[in-house]
Amino acid sequence: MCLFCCRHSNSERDLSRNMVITLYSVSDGPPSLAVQQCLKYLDLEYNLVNVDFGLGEHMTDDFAKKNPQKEIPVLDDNGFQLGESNAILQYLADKYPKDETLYPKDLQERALVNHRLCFNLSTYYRYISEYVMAPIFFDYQRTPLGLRKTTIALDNFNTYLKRTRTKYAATNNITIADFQLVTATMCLEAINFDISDYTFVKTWYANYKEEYPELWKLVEGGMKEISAFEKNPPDLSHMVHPIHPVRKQTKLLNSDL
Ligand SMILES: N[C@@H](CCC(=O)N[C@@H](CS)C(=O)NCC(=O)O)C(=O)O
Repeated sequence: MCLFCCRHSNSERDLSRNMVITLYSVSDGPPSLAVQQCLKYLDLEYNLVNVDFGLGEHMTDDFAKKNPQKEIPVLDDNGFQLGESNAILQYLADKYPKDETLYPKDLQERALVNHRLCFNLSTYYRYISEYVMAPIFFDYQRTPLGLRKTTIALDNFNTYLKRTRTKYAATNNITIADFQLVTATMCLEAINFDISDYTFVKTWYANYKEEYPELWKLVEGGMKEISAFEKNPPDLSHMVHPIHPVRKQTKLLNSDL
């Protein structure tokens, strides 16, 4: 890139920095925590709006104006609203680049990053969240099939890391894909799921924590919340959810105490 372009893009970045970024986020939501890590990595200032999942704040008509899917996170960059955490990560890394490694321009490296993001959405986080998260919040059980899907996803990720022999999920540097894969993996840690059979995943995860302690701190906060909910599931019996069966918790009567 020519010097002019560099200066141009830097000043563009500085100008953009004066604009207001707001992230609607849920404190223990892996996709939200992936975006929070990205904002931190990029040193971007932003307003954090904590959406209360338990109160169903994301299911209101008002929230549907921001995201018709009624899902968190949502980014608002000076009026430009975007849902789907992968799209948010790609947008932030492209719009506010800090280096050339977080979301590489090289086509094949970028393709691998995009692949890992798709893999996380279609398989890795999907199966982990079905197995770990859904039974915590809703009326689902952990089943042998759910466990099998989770171990298949772990095995797939392990194979990718084994093939590339890279320090991070797609390249030897941290990329936006790692933000997602780390938050998905922390769900397993939250329920003390043993990943030691997946040696490449285990090494990648440990290395991430060591090399990016500030990013890990964000993820760890969510993990601790999930871990507490695992032991003491939240009472969402008041919620009318369009998809998930809500657990009917019978209120303890005084006579039961
Ligand atoms: N594909 C979406 C998924 C986001 C997602 O699942 N968010 C959860 C919170 S962690 C949510 O909003 N769920 C809505 C609900 O279950 O009512 C993304 O990556 O942004």
